[in-house]
Amino acid sequence: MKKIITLILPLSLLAVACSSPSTDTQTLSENEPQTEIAATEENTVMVALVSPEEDIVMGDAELILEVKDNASGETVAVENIEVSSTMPMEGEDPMISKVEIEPTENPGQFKVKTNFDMAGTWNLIASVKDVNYQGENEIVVEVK
Ligand SMILES: [Cu+2]
Repeated sequence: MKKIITLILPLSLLAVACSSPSTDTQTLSENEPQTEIAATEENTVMVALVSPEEDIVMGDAELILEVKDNASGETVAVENIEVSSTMPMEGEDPMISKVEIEPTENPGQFKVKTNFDMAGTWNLIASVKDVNYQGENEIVVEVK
């Protein structure tokens, strides 16, 4: 049976006081291979964006994230991950979106549903708290 983890964060000030920044020149920041990350006891894995590979547009989004071993780059089949989705706002509280996570048929890959309510830079903080594997990293998404 598939386990669905829902992380609901306070939806304070969501989109109420947001001005739209012009981000026309920015492109989706790909997750470059993170070969330089040192494997420590506290940080043995990281979470990478697998798809979409094309631009992400404002609104509901469905992402595939994958857990990778920092040392080998191999996919690591942990049971679950945690993800938060926020947009830093200048002079205001950050925007925070609801995140739904479910496993896919591929071990170590997760389907993440969230809502990018505004164009610009969103930060996904992904963390793994497994018995054998731990890690936390940020995935930066430029939403069109
Ligand atoms: Cu915003």
